[in-house]
Amino acid sequence: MSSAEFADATDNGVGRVLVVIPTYNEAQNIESIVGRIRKAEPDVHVLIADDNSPDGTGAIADRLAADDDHVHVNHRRGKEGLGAAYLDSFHWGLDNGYDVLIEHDADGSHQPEELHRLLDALANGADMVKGSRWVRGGRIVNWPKSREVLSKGGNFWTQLMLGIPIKDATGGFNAFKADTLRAINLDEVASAGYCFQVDLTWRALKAGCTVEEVPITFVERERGDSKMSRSIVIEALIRTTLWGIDHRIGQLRRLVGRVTRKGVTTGRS
Ligand SMILES: Nc1nc2c(ncn2[C@@H]2O[C@H](COP(=O)(O)OP(=O)(O)OP(=O)(O)O)[C@@H](O)[C@H]2O)c(=O)[nH]1
Ligand SMILES: [Mg+2]
Repeated sequence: MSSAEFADATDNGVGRVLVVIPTYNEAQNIESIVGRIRKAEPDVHVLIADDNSPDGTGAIADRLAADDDHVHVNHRRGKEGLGAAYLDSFHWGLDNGYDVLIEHDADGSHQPEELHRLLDALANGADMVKGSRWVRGGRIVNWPKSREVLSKGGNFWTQLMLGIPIKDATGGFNAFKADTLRAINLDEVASAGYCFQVDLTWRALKAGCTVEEVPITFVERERGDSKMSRSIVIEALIRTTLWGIDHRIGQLRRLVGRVTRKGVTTGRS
């Protein structure tokens, strides 16, 4: 991965934009998705973060990068989860002066033609924007009922545990201003799977950032295999529950502190 050249200034009203695509065995999808991104948003740069995919995704990524100076590749040692691939790539993006960093799946679930919705919301003042399936106008296409139930259930649990007003906290189509990523201390993020998205959203909210949801159309992958696994769901459940317990204990402590202080004040007067 060499440093990105900035001969051309990107102008989406938000500065230089880097779309990060994590890949593991996406040989059948990567060329098409990069092509769609480059067509929909010709100014943005793309960074493919490939975990040494056995199916040769990395070699295709290299060819795309050789043909297009807006495409870059982060070759990683091996499969370490999408969270690790994003963190590594965010650091590269921040070090290379991008103003906006975007998460985008390779499998066709996220629509490059909807990137402008996220960029517009950032330009209008949001610090982080989530592409959302579960706000008005959001849609899912060809998703099995089991995945819908899992997503809705996961988001219900997240809202209950963390008390956040985000309808699709688990969603992976997200845009961040560079300052938002700097504010949330990426070095402390340990989540690997789905809950990586909840983790970043939760940290952005706690850092006082404005997090906005915009409707997206989420399409079930047509080619290649899902990397979703039981361990990813269990990790999300455990981490979200622990964050929730921590959050609720903090709320309780503050409440007790307030009541105690009030009692002391009343006692003195
Ligand atoms: N670099 C890297 N990318 C990964 C890893 N796991 C998943 N990805 C990528 O992350 C994105 C989302 O993964 P998916 O397999 O689509 O997971 P999902 O969207 O939860 O599940 P389905 O779409 O139902 O298959 C895709 O672009 C994957 O190739 C990983 O360990 N390393
Ligand atoms: Mg997917």
